[in-house]
Amino acid sequence: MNISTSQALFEKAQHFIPGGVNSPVRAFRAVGGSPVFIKSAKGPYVYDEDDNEYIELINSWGPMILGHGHELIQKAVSDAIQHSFSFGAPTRREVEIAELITNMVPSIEKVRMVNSGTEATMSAIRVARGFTGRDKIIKFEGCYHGHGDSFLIAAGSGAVTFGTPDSPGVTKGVANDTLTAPYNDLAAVQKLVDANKGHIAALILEPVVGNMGCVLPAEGFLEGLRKICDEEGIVFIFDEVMTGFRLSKGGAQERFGIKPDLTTLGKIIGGGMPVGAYGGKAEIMNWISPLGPVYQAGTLSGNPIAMAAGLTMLNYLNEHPEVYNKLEVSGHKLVNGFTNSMKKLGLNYTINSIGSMYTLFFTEQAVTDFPSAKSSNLPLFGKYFHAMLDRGIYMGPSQFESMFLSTALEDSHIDRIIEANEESLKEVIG
Ligand code: KE4
Repeated sequence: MNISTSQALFEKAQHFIPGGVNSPVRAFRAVGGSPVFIKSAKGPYVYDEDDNEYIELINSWGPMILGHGHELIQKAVSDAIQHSFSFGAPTRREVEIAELITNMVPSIEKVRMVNSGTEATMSAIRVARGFTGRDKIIKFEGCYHGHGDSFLIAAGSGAVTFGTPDSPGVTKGVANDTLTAPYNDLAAVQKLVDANKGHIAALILEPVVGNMGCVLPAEGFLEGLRKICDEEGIVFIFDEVMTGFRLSKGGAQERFGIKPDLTTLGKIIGGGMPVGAYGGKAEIMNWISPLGPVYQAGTLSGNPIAMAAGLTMLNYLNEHPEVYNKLEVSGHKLVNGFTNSMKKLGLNYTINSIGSMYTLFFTEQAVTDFPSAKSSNLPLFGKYFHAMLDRGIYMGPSQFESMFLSTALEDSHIDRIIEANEESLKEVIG
């Protein structure tokens, strides 16, 4: 495949941008080779600067759940930009999207819009600390909650991809207030709680992990965490930046029937524009400025153009529940196809999936936590990634990421992905 224009752009980019990218995972360092530069996208396809066409499995790491260039969202944005871009003042759409979010996500009684998932998670633990008067938080090894200092301890996603799960630049003071436990290990959480009685403000997790690859909560894990948080007065935070509005209209919390105290959101909520949000119990959210003493602010929070995209996206998902049936069917079809191909090839790699999220791990171990995810054969994954890319399938350039399906994928696209997967597995295992 000719990617010479992308290669030239990447060469130039590295003179002006650290690593040539504005987010590390995009640099293909985990899989080798030169990243393709995307020029445009439509429906299930992305097109690179050399006009190569790919079927898309990243979907901007989640936001493009309806596929690229959805006409309703494009129209909403083109209408909105006729009235300028930003006011730094309250607008009608912010009220409308806040009301809609509280209707779609029952545990959210009040919500604050921000500009990224990172801002959402940083703000959520700040208000949890303010509300409880406590300093420490619990997170889980392999979970990623954005690049806020408190979270870059045993972090997943790009942090684990580049071997910096504990990033330099995070002070010892901050790191001391972040306690970590293995995912799916309730006993470890209980031990941390017993050893830090009355000092833990919040426990934050991805209710379904995407950032060590897709990892599901074990039976009773979420319920057990809810019980511990209730007993200890710990604020229970679901980081649904990835799972929100994807695993169901009400996210993972609706799918698993667990109510967190706070929820963080991003990705889909902006319809592809920079939007994050955090919300939950009013008694906690009322601690946020200007109503309460916990400060948080943002010049472009609730930006009218981003709200136009996000509101249109959420309204569509709220009014078209058939979206979720289609995503379930597509997810099952793809995973069944991958499983059948592996049977044919005598392979027994692990596929974790739920709805429209999946990861094919290059390990035969069950993948239930960070150590088991890291048992994957990374060089083999790198070869597989490029074999898929050469066959026109654009997936995440890291073993430690979930893939995302969109409603723009029809059966013919899924059949093509299944075929490319089988050919790629055959190619890389020799
Ligand atoms: P952002 O700051 O990237 O908008 O959101 C951070 C974040 C928070 N919580 C969860 C569960 C997330 O998945 C993310 C961001 N996800 C990664 C993909 N693994 C974004 C891709 C990237 O870092 O370039």
